[in-house]
Amino acid sequence: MKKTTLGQGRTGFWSGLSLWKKILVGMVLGIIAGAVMGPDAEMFKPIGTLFINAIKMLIVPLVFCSLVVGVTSMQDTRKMGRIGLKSMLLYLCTTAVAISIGLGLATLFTPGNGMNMTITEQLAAEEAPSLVETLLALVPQNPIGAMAAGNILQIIVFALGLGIALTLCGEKADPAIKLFESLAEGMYKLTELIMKLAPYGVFGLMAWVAGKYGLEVLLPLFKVIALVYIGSLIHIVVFCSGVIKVVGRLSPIPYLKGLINPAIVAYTTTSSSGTLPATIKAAREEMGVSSGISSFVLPLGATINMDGTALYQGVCAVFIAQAFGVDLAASDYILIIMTATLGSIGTAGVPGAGLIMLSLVLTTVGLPLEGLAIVAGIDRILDMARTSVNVCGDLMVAVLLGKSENELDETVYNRTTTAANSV
Ligand code: DAS
Repeated sequence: MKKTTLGQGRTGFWSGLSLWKKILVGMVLGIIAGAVMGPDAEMFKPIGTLFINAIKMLIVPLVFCSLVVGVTSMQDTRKMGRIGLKSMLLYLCTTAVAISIGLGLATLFTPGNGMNMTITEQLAAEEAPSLVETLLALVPQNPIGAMAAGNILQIIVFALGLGIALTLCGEKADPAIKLFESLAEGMYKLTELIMKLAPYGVFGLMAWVAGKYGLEVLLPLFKVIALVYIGSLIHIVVFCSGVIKVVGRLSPIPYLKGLINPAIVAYTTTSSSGTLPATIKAAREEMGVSSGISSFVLPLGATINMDGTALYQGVCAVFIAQAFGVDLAASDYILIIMTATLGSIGTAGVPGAGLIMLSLVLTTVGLPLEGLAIVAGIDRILDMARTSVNVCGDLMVAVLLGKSENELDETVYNRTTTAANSV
């Protein structure tokens, strides 16, 4: 009998697996159970419902605390003044473009059409509000009431306002900021604990889905993967490169060459924050961005700039609406763009964060959270692409700001091109 020292016991097969592999196993076993049991697999649905309810429990406190902390963490943005404002504007604009690409591709190629899934409870908004009503409704008359009602956009607006106010209060607000920081840490930990339920929740829901709708439900998932990857390429190679060329008046080739290493690190780690050292190295050594700009803009970007996550949310929101036969009105598209753009400020640069934030977008437009479980099984594959895009978007902003602040060494930036030409 092999003696093991206390605390160094061998980890079992299951406990040794990383979360995304467990989710994948849960998805595959759920599909098998559904295929074998047919409609009887509905008996597993309560497991999935429990997981969905736990995710719903997270949304309000997680979004509120992470957004307040996201805004107050930009305290040095105020000190950096012009550069901070420029980077914030660029981040929000590029994120809005990214989600529009995602929405456009999914609307054009309709990955969810024909799935005819039924909503177990009437979640879709009966009457889509007009654009004016939507904009007026952004400001909560009662923030506590907005939290109780789960009105995500009103919660986002209040959290952004409170974050800015606390930042402007200076040192007097430090105790409150510290409180929100520890509450946010608590919510991140609770999210981590609840995500441990994901393999079981995905199993329960996928068994129900596969049992009710048959295995053809899998085909649309391959379309979702294809659309997220195609959208990612469009965003990086067309949009980001185009902005570098037109706005930065620089050749996009050095940018595309310089982003390869950090993009690969981001793709394999699925963590923007974890990729930061590689991102900063590439900005400085490959693209000639000064230390001052790169060490401010890139950590900020890894925290609040999520072009890839927004693009993914655009694709998945439309996919889930199509799967459940919910027609999205123009105002719904506006809501999705606003929620995902503002919500990206509170999305952490860690693996799987985007899946949790997708529930934000779905709740805002009244889409069923059961849709989360359908895409949860392929989340890792999608997270790899969206994290790479997040990092590439951060690098684009760093190059643009370096150029506009005369803190871009163009001899370094163009070195890769001149070296290639001199061969
Ligand atoms: N993995 C996240 C990141 O590190 C992105 C996401 O989950 O959407 O940027």
